[in-house]
Amino acid sequence: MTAMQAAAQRWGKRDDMLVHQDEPFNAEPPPGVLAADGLTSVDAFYSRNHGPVPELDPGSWRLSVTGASGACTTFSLAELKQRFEAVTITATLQCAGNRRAGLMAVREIPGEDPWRDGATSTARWTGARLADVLRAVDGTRPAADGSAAGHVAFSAPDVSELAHPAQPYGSSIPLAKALSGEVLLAWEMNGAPLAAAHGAPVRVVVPGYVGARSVKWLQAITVQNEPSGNYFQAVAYRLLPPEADPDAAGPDDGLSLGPIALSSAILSPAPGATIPAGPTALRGYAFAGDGRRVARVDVSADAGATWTQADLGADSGPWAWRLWRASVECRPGDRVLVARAWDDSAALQPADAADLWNPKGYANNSWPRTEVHVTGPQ
Ligand SMILES: Nc1nc2c(c(=O)[nH]1)N[C@H]1C(S)=C(S)[C@@H](COP(=O)(O)O)O[C@H]1N2
Ligand SMILES: [Mo]
Repeated sequence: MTAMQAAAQRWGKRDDMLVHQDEPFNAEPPPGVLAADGLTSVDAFYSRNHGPVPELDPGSWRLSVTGASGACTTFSLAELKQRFEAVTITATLQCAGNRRAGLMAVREIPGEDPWRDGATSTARWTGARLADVLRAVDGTRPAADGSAAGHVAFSAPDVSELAHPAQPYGSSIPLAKALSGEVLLAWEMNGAPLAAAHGAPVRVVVPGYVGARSVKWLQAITVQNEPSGNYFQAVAYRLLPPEADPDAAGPDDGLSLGPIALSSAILSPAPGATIPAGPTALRGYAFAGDGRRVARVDVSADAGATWTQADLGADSGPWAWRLWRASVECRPGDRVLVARAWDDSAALQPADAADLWNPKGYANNSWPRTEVHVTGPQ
């Protein structure tokens, strides 16, 4: 067994995961697996880590919450479950680096992993609403009408050597999002207690935002005026202009990544597949991000010259991707299968990854293109 497979096994993942790094553990499911079900099973769910996975004791775990007033309350897991209504939301997590490989094909991106289209997965998350917890601590007088100013910062115990300087992982979200009701302090994933790799005993789930904001192994929550000063909020997970030097980038350079933009992927056929000529089944996902809905997906078997509308799979609500399927006629030869999605604001994905290239390789939401070899009589 390779070190990569051993790591996958250790963290409860399928043996065939694409492991980008065994330590810190970074892995995505192999092509096609995500198409099996709108809910991703935990053994296939991608795992993105910047430091060693902590294995915390749920019995002695405590969460400290500091409100805007400075009032601080500490909760055990049992207290969280007892005091707050448990809600379940189907939400897609998506890493800002999902589909980075498509940007690397445009121009190299040193020091980052070539994630394919599996740095995203969907689960049913159960936990307390962050809004309820913040109100209980009396930190947040403003009503949840979107006008609330300020930020809610999250901190975790996993120390990342990749940060400058090395530091524990952290992030923040705007107070208005924190009070929206969809942000959860989750202790269950698909009906089972969170696995260690996914943030046990409690993680934040920020639906519609880049995965980086959904802090695992949550330890502390602070309501504050400014966004978190943590490296992963202030420096990393920011969209730099193409000409910027990422090693020279300082706090607040570029755009902070929060709400996710409309994206899609072709999950099947796999890239480079050899398929027989004739009707070909295509499957994939589309995700609109931050509460918008997927409205339409088109596919093409001739590099975008002609298009066919895909059938959308089950609608699992505003926070989840939509799986889709379509059948297209493939003629013999080397072909490029393409997909493109629209959301309910009638926005269409950008066509070309070349326009989106950025030095850290974030937010590639260009049309997915899959090269296949079609066999049959010419
Ligand atoms: N404490 C902590 N939380 C974290 C991270 C981390 O390294 N440490 N990675 C973040 C990133 S970048 C992503 S994409 C998601 C991945 O969640 P998952 O591993 O459960 O799929 O967790 C986020 N939360
Ligand atoms: Mo991420």
